[in-house]
Amino acid sequence: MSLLKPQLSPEVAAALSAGRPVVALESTIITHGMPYPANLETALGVEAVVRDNGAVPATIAVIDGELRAGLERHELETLAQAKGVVKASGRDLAVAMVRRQTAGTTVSATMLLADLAGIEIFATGGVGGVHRGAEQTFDISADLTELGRTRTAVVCAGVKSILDISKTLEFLETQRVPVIAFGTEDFPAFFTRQSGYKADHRLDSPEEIARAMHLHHQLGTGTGLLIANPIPQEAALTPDFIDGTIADAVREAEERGISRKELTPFLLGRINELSKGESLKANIELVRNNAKLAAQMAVAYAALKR
Ligand code: PSU
Repeated sequence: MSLLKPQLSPEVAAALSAGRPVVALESTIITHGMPYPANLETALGVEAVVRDNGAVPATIAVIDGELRAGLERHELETLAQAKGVVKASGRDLAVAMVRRQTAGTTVSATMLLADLAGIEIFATGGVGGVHRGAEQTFDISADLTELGRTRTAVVCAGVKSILDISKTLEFLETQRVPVIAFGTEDFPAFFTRQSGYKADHRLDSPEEIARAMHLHHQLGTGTGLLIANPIPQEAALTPDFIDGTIADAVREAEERGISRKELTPFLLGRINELSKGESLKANIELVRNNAKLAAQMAVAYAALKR
């Protein structure tokens, strides 16, 4: 059976066929992760960072039932303001296509579509993980199982403490996903540069990470790689400030019975309100920082494959 391919923008198609570096970007961050207009400004800003660092950005989404890689500016503008948009992980894509829905793609769906398009590196803010209390709820993001079966390198700023970080790292180990911290021994916790847990590996340059990716695939592992890039020092929040805010948001979600796919967007929105916008500012900076590293990795990786 032949596999589907997302529809590529002309720019992305040209870059891929010439072997030039391309970086995939997700769209749930636009549709469910940030409020308008910060979501649009961030999406446009992140694309610019990718370009400034020598790669072509390919924002991935489902538009009116069509799988897409590479959106035009007017499409990003529409997506950023659209109401009732679906949040699609990989398993939701087929139904979204049949129902001609517009969907923001999560990390799991974006990894899958990037792989089908032939894009090997993807930048985001945070990946989903094992939620706190998962021993009761079983709430484990499909992002983690996708990392265990799809060969995409995902650059993120670690995992937020809305999640159980220790269990998330355990689950990634079971899924055979290497966790590589950039320039540090510590696994970062999204808003802060340290989580209290070590990453499995440390590499110090985009070139080294690109070589590790190449070898990982040549070994036939079949899994993705998680690259954890700590938030820049000047944008990082202090643990005392953000940990209390996160705990309040988690408690509120429990009291209101919010669960499943609504949980992550609720927590992100509530943390932004409770932190008076500080978390959103940090979020924007770390996504830009990840886009820069991903683009530098893509440049080095394209040179290796030549
Ligand atoms: N974490 C963030 N921002 C986000 C998300 C996670 O800091 O926007 C989004 C990503 O798209 C991720 C998804 O793939 O939430 C995970 O959702 P869930 O926990 O329901 O699997």
